[in-house]
Amino acid sequence: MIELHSWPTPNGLKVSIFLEEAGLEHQVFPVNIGTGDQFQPDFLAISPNNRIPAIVDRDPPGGGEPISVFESGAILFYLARKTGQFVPQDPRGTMEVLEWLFWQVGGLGPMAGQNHHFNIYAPEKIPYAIDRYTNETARLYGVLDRRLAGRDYVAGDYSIADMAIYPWIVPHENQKQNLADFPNVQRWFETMKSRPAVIRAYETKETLYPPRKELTDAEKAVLFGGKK
Ligand SMILES: N[C@@H](CCC(=O)N[C@@H](CS)C(=O)NCC(=O)O)C(=O)O
Repeated sequence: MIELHSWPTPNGLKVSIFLEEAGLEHQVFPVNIGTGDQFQPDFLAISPNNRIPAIVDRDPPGGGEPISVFESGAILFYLARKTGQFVPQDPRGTMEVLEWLFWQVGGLGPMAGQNHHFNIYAPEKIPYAIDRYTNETARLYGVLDRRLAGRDYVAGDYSIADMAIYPWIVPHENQKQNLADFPNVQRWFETMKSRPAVIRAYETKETLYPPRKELTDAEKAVLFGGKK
């Protein structure tokens, strides 16, 4: 049994996509990042960076004590190794997937996250920051578009790289990106969106997590207030 400690944000939903694709038995433990659950000692014990997602594998390969994993890219790789799915076995294939997985966790995620922050949440609209992150997101969409030219998926067969990237393309409108400008991304996005496991993963937003509304000022203070 896998425990998923998470919240239905792009980084959390990547792991839900994997669990649905692989049909792995799991249980979701909501970590409400708006009310500060990510700072609770029990959560910090498995996720010391106070960010979702984290998992605990109560039945790890080879037996023994449960294994906990934080950082969404590490979680996806762990689950791929555990199940033997969604990462090829050969070294070239493995590295291609890891390159694009790291591209997402080190590039698209942080840049699109800051884009969202300055376009949507920042109380003060700072044109320099908005332009900087909107342009950088557009550059990354362009990189992805070129990569997807003539390819169905990002790294050969469908892989954890696609699962990591997709949830960050879902909020493209909030990121001020027009998918029509990136036709290969648009085609891939439609393919991803119609996968039954992806649909099921997104349904968990409603079925496994408490209802959410716009962030309140108190929630913004928790999320953006720099609490240690
Ligand atoms: N590099 C981390 C980023 C995780 C992350 O930023 N998670 C956000 C939600 S998408 C979070 O937990 N935010 C809580 C906070 O900022 O306090 C990963 O890929 O897992």
